Amino acid sequence: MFCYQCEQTARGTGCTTMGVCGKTPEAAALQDLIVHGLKGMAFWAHQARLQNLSDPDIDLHMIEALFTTVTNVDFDVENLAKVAQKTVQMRDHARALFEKSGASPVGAVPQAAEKWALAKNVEDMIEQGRQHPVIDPQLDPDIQSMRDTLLYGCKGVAAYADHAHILGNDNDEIYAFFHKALSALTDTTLNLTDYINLTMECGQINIKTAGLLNEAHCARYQPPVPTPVNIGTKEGKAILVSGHDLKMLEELLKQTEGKGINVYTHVEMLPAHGYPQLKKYPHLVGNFGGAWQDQQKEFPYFHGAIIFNTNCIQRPGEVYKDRIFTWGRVHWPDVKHIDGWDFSEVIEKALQCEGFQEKEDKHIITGCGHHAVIGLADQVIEAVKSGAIKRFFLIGGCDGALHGRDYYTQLAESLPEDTVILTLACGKYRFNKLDFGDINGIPRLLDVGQCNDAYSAIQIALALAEAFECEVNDLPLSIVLSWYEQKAVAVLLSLLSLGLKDMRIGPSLPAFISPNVLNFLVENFNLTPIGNASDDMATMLG
Ligand code: SF4
Ligand code: SF3
Repeated sequence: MFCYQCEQTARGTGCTTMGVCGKTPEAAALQDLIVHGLKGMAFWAHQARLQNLSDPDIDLHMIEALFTTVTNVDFDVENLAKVAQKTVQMRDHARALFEKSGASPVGAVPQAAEKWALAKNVEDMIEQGRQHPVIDPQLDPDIQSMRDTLLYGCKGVAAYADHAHILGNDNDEIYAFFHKALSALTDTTLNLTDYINLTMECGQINIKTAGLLNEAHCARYQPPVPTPVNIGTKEGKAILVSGHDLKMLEELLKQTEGKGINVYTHVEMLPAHGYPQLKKYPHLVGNFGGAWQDQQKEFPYFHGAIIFNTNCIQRPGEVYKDRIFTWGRVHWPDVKHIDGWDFSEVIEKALQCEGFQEKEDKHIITGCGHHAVIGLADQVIEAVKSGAIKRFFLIGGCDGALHGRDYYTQLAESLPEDTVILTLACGKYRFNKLDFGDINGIPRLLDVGQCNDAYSAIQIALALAEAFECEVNDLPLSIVLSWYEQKAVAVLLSLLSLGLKDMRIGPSLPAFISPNVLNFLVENFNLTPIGNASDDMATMLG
């Protein structure tokens, strides 16, 4: 196997014998086979779209299958084989759709789009996947680097597009981009500039997708409002929901009403508490635990059922394996997967578990998205003009298991009291339980939401730039990102596509960025690796 798509990749270069995440070589081979098949499907879907032909089944399969291959989503060989099977069917379906037009394909038909047949059994499929590794040793390393950046960016966008689709929000331009981009991954006529342009387009498409998702969340649940969230426990039976999908949480809340079960959020579900139409459920009682990488340590102490609706799942410990469930794209071998919207089994399990006693703890605040922050615009502008707020720091992104992430805690902790921190995604767990106080009633720590709410942070930055009649790059704003998986790649591409400069990124640089591509990012965007928290702070404040 070879996989280097996430930040915890082995030795900082690539997982070759077993994923640090727990992905087996067999699962890795099947994921490679799925990506290979998707490139073929994308070729025909793109050709069909050039003839004004499309099919929602092909579009949906693209986002679901790409999301399946995101880090910490699907570890189950049986399910991955099913996804590979469907990919080949959809490739043939896309080809038949194009052939209806009677046109000839534009450009050469790549090998991925030929009529290769899928092996009959899973073992042979795995072998087949091994013939299509991510790295092509014949390829120019910079082209390889840009192709991988584009692929990983698309995987991230696919996750957000899937959430939006689940809420009934689709956008044809987004689907068309997936087909164009994955088709471009096999196009040998494209040069480095073409791929750079495609990655920037991917960034723009990600903003559109996250905007679509934000619109869906706000329409269904009303815009989030600042909300204190209990991190203690309430007396009663319990279910913990981990992931990002709000609709799944809503359905579970409906099905647990009046059953004496309290529902807790985990990691990226925390921002759910800020939405009026979710917080109205009195049995949505609090947030449990730290970031995703702490689950094996913390879940033995969650005395109820646990369900993952998206990443990041880790190998379940024996102590809690029998009370953990997966949903949506998430799969783990031998862990019960809930298909569809009936959560009776999860509820049944929660009722069999011990539950919790009342335990008071502190409250943390979430729900500070752009609606809430822009609502405070006059106060914020006044505080900046009077010098009460000297600078904003956007410190956000993914958390992770590897060392080097204390940097984000140290940075947040040591920022002067006349600075405001905007944060989002699970990287916030490095500091979101600390007390930062407020500036003239404006909380110094503003939790903008999930990683997809990077969209909301962008809206805040744009509103500030408008208020101060300047460019976003000229705002008193420093951006410090932590990355782990492919959604963070999509978010980074979005920020770069907006022309944002001087961002810092860590804890390490992506292994798939070649030295020349890195030079390009440094020269054009002054993208800088994080260093030492106090030196970086001094530079940013300077
Ligand atoms: Fe390794 Fe990350 Fe790939 Fe898992 S997703 S195999 S940890 S690079
Ligand atoms: Fe975290 Fe997995 Fe990326 Fe949505 S939960 S941000 S890592």
